Order: sequence, then C-alpha cells, then structure tokens
Amino acid sequence: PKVGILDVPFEKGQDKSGVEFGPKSIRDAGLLQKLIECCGITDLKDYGEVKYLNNCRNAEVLNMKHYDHVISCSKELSEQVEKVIRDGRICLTLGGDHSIGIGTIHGHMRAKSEDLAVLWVDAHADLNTNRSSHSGNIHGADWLQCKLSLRNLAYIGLRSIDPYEHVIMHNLGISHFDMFDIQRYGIDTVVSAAIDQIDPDHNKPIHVSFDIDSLDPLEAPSTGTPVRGGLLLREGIHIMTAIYKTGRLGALDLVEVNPKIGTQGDVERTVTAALHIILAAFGENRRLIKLESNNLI
Ligand code: DIR
Ligand code: MN
Ligand code: MN
Ligand code: MN
Repeated sequence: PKVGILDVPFEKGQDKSGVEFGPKSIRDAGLLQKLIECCGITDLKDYGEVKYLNNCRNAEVLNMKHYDHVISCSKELSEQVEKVIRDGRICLTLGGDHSIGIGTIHGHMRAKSEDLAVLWVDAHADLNTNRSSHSGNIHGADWLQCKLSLRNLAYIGLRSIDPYEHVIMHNLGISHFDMFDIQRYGIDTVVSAAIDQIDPDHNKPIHVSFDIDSLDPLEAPSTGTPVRGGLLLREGIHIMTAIYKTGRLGALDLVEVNPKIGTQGDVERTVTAALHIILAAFGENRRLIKLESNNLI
C-alpha cells in the first residue's frame, strides 16, 4: 500500500508539556526506514508537520481549555488528512495529544465516506463534553459533533471512565471492550468482535486511533495519564495485525507519547512500543525478524 505520514506536535488538548515531541521521538527511532525495511512499503510520502494559525481566537467554550487552538489545529489537520487520503495513501498521523483525533477522523470522513469504521484503542473513552469534563481537557472529547455514526465506533482497552462517559456509552450503546473483556475472552476474540460490530459487512474503510496509554504503564510509561492494568505490547500488536489483515486500514493515529515523562529507559521503552504498534499496522511480520532486532519485545 501507499502511505503518507503527518506529524502533529500539538499539546493543548491536555495539561502536560512534552507530548509535542512525540512525533520526533518516534521518527528518531527509525520509523520511516523500518516501514520500508520491515513492512515492505515502497511508496512512502512524508508530508511533514501540520502547522496551524490560531484563527479562532474568539471561539470560547466554558470549561474547555484552549478550545480555540484545538479547533484551529483540527481544521488544518482535517484538510491535510483529506489530502493524503485523496492521494490514495493510508494516512499515518503522529501526535501530539489525542484531541487530534477530531481532525483526523473528520478528514478521513471527508475523503472517503461518512460510513467509516472507527476503532478507538485507549484506557479512556475520551467522550466528555464541556459540561461533563472534570479536567477541562479536550483529549478526544467533542468529536461526537462530527457526523460519525456511533454504530461505527468501538473501544478497546478501557479502564478509566468518568461517570458521565459511562452513562453516554451505555445509553447510546457504543461498543466497548474493556480490560475485563480482554482478560475473559482474549485479545483475538475481542478484536474480531470489535471489527464485526463496526464493520459487519467487512467493506468499510477503518480508522484506528491508538492512544499509547491503552498499553500498560510497564510497557509504555512515558505518557500523560497512565493507568495500570492495561494491554501488553503483544496484545496491542495483535490488534494492529488483525487490522492489517483486513486490508482496509485507511488511517492510523498514534498519540500521547510524551518523551519528557520518565527516565531515558522509560522513554525508549515507550517509543519502541509505539514503533512496533505502527509497524504491525503496516504488516510487519515478526516471524521474519531476526531475534537480535526483536529483543525489545
Ligand atoms: C479524563 C482523562 N477522562 C478527562 N482522559 C484521558 O480528562 O476527561 N484521556 N486522559 O486520554
Ligand atoms: Mn485518548
Ligand atoms: Mn487515554
Ligand atoms: Mn460497560
């Protein structure tokens, strides 16, 4: 497949500085070269960094921090993602915090169709609105406002849900597979069930928004809101391999890697995890990799 890469060093959807260095840290680990070598991607286009002007300064919403920046960035990002996908490429977006999911999903829907299947892999549901949020952080909140059908959305990896998020998730009947489900049924069953729910006829483009905090903090400590009891890296990889095998991945977001959090070892572990999640989505075959280069998993 043809691939396009976008960097979004955006950090205003949450409180901790450092997440803006996420894209660089993943690239410095050899992302582009590994996509070519390990996944056999021959047509890889680097679209570089998404830059935006804050041209929505008057926009303000009560209890939404930096709302103006989030919407200005989302609009620009949406256009860029749309362009990458219209170029016939799978769009890989490196965040940045998870509020960028608003722009990537919007752009993907504009390029392909509104009938998009979205898999949100996260410890959190990112479903708060300005009225329900305790933190005032936007994360992925508010993206309900785009026209995504909630039947086309599923979560994997949840374990930290605010009370209001829990209510909307159940009242609206949004598919979700939490850590309990993964423990009980296993990751292979869970990922197939999630795909069947959001894409029952196996014909929709798939958007995966992968928050690195879905992984256990032992696997990915360098992130703003770690929650214990998460996915093992091999489970994260299994999810992405299953998505790769559908042949319908349209866009992937990899967000919330914060290289300013933790020790150098923590950062290396987190970045390596992120790298392997991405490579799995593009078909890295771990069985073909020499053991030496594989010893971090
Ligand atoms: C919390 C934390 N539910 C909030 N959310 C996070 O701020 O709305 N999402 N960390 O990734
Ligand atoms: Mn998130
Ligand atoms: Mn999260
Ligand atoms: Mn539930």
